Order: sequence, then structure tokens, then C-alpha cells
Amino acid sequence: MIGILGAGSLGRLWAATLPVGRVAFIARPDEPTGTDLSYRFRPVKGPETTIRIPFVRPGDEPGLILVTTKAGDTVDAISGVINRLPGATPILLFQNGLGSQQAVAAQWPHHPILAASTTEGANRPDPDLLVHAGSGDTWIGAMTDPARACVDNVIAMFQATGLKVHQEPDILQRLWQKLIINAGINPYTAILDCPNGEILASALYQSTIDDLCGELSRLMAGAGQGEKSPEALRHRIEQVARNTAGNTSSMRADVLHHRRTEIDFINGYLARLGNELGIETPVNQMLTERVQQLSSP
Ligand code: KPL
Repeated sequence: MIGILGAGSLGRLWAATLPVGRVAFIARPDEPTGTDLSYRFRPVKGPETTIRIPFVRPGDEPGLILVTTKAGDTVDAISGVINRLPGATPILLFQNGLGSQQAVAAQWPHHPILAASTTEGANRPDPDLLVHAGSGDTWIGAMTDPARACVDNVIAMFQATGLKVHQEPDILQRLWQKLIINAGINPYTAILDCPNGEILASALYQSTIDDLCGELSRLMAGAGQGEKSPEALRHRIEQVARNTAGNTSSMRADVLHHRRTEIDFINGYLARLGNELGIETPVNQMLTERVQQLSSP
């Protein structure tokens, strides 16, 4: 059985696509476990169905844990369950941005910790409705040494979902590619309160994107993530913004729903990395502060 920690959009998507009876949510300490979690699921193709997922009960021993919490909640969420798990149970992280994956791997280096990067699109327009808005790809790779031997088995556990899941020998590099996109789209959509495509013509974006891409390019090189020109990074960011023009980004959705955003793991992570590497990051800092102001109480 697969246990899922975090019943947001992504957690519910995996739960809905894994075979019935082979998946359960892991309750938070204050959450009742007596009744199943039930929600409507609208797949990319086909009719809407109702999904019912039980909670992991005492005595259940999941063979894999998916962690689909927000990046900022990950270490606490894992701390709450890890002592109840056999030491060999793989833990697969699905967080956006960077920073939380390294924190988990550093805290539990002897545990099989894996990370995933996904382009599956899922959202919850109503609390009890999960929409699989677009099919994508998911890459999975090892974050700690003991995880290297588990990658194939973990990927095999996703086979029945019908979703495309691949092995990634360099998961950090894959997470960096997504980080660049999120750093160049998400904060603008949150600050401007607009869908992804509309950022492109805005004065804020036009006046800062070249400097931002210069920072991203130097940070990638400084972090050993390869040489990419600022122009190539801008091109990639704009390609994704156009392909997802009508989407509400995850960060804008968080601000609209008064949830904590993941800015500290996207532009905030990059600004902290710049400090460590001696690379100036004024645009990342400005975007981080502006988003923090939007979501502060
Ligand atoms: O990953 C995304 C997000 O919203 O977090 C993008 C690529 C910007 C799509 O909306």
C-alpha cells in the first residue's frame, strides 16, 4: 500500500489514479481517521467519478510514502510519521521549488529519500472537486544514497496509474529546470493577480525579466547546474507562460485562497543561494519581498 501525506491537489490526483485498495492518506495528528476522504474527480478525459480513500490505520505498513504537502510543511510532516515507519520505507517528495528536498535528505541521510518533479496539472476549484487539468510527465530520482536501489521499484508502483512516470538519474537538475520556470512566472502572476500569459506584456515583467534571467543564469552556473544564457532562460520562461496562458499559477492560487505561498522555496531560495555564493540577486529579493507582503496576515 502507498501512504500519502498531504491531501492537496497533487496528493488527491495520485490517490485517484492509483488502484483502489492500494492507497491511503496519512492523517495529520488532529485529523479523524474513522471515515474515508471522499471527493469528486474530473479526469482529463472521461466522466466525473467519486473517489473514496481510507486513512492509514494502526498496523498498516505502507511500502511507499508520497509527501505532497506544501514545501514549508514537509520536514514537520515527515517528522510526525518517520518514527512509525520501518527504516527501509522509501519517502518520495513532490514539493515545488528547492530547499525542502535538500533539508529532508540532510535530516534523514540514511533513509531512502527520493524526489519527483511533475508537470501534471491538477487543481481544486471547489474543496471537494479535483480537476486533472492537463496530463504531463513525472520524473523520479534519488536524493540520498539508500534511495538509489529503490528507484525502479518506486516507479513500478506508479505503473497502474496510467500517468507517465520516468526515472531521472539527476533529479536536482530536473528540479532546477522547473525552479527557473516557477521563478520567472509565479511571483509575477501573484503580484499582478493575473493568469500566466498576462504577465508578459506587463511593465513589471518587461522592466525586470532580463535582470532576473541574468541572476538565474549566474546562480545556475554557481550551483554547478550548467551554463545557460539569460536569453535562453527568458525564452523558456516565455514559452511556458504562453503554453499555460490561461492558467492560474499555484502561487497566485495560494494568495487568492489566503494560504502561505512557496515563495521562500522559489525566488527566496535563489536569493539565499545568491548570498551563500556571493552572487547579487536584487530582482529575486524584490519579488520575494513583494510576494511575502501579499501573503502576510
Ligand atoms: O508550475 C507552475 C505553477 O503554477 O506552479 C506553472 C508552470 C507556472 C504553471 O502554472
